Amino acid sequence: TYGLEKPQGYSVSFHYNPHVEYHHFGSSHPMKPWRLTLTKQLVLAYGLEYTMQLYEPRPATKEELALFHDREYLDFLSGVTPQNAKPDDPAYLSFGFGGESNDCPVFDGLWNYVSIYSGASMHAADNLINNQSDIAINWSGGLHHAKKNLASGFCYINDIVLAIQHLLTRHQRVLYIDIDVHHGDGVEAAFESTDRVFTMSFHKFGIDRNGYPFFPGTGNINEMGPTDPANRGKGHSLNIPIDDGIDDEQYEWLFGTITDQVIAKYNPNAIVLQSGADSLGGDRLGRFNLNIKAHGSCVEKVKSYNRPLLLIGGGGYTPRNVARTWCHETAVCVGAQLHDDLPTHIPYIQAFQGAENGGGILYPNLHNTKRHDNLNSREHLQKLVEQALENLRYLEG
Ligand code: ZL4
Ligand code: CA
Ligand code: ZN
Repeated sequence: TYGLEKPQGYSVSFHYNPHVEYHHFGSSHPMKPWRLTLTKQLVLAYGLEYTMQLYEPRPATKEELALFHDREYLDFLSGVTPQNAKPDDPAYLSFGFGGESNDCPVFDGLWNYVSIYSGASMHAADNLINNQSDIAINWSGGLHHAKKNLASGFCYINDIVLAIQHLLTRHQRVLYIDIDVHHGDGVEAAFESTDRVFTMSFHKFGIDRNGYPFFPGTGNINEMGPTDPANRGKGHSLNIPIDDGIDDEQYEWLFGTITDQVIAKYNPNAIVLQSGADSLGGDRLGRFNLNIKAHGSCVEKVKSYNRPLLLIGGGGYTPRNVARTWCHETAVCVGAQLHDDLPTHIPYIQAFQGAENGGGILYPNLHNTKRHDNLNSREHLQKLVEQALENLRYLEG
């Protein structure tokens, strides 16, 4: 094996069905399932497969998906094809398809695709429940915008909700943490009436100069779940709105300070971390300036809490950086350090050469791409943390 040092005593499982790779949202759509091929190639090239249990989970069944989603929605989703789709059908529009957006296209094999990534998240949760692993990884999941009867923002089935529901059969309190650059609105909404799930999301929030809110437009600091005091879910969501260009040091401080307090106050029995890679610098859709190791430090931090951990993917629209990040984070889970030089014999090696400069091939300096000025002042972030800690006082009852 290449680059492995001092494995630690964590049992890690990797849940991956390679058939997910062969699906296409359409040319020029930013969501590219082949980023998972790149990720897998890197993981294998570094020999990380020898440090984990590998599983190839079966696709989820419609029955399993119906544990969260509406039947009518699933019947539509399982039946629709590019050939039979009727873009002016009211059902089509009401389930989140079509319109001018095309965020959620109907493509060949759509039902197969959603069943595969959902099956992997449910299988990963199952492994945690049965104590077969301490950390279970599914990089093909993390589709946090899907609602029970609605496709939204490239997400059709909410595998995270299904996995958390499964964890709740064994664990009293589950903490959901979301570091995708977008707000984890679908997961927050799904658990708004329970105190057994605490959801927190860090994300870009704000209006651009053309007057459009950054997708999905929700997740300001004052949004803490339902406001009705009779609702058990009141106060069980925390949102951290961030502006363009946040850097490594600021993000690590924000994440560490707030998450430590959530752990102390909520004391979860299991944690689900959505590790969307669109919060990296140089992402096609994102606005932050994070480097791979700063992103990975969030995984390291969460691992250090020593609770059963489900680690899932999400966004990430510059495929070579998605692969680098998720390979690095897989290594973090198993306790391995990787050399900055890639093993040279890997297929797709060209994908990792060029474009970025300063730093190595696995860990290029993404901050150098400097696509977004940092609009987050120290004072503003300080206030944000104060407000977040104030929000958490609700948990003291
Ligand atoms: C595209 O080039 O902000 C979809 C989407 C398809 C192909 C050609 C069609 C051209 C960027 C995005 C029409 C594109 C219209 N194609 C895009 C309000 C919007 C309406 C749609 O990481 N237009 C909607 C969703 C976000 C909006 C982000 C993040 C998912 C996740 C978890 C979802 N939607 C404005 C945009 C393209 C496209 C190019 C696009 N869509 C960028 N941002 C959005 O959180 C996985
Ligand atoms: Ca987020
Ligand atoms: Zn995203």
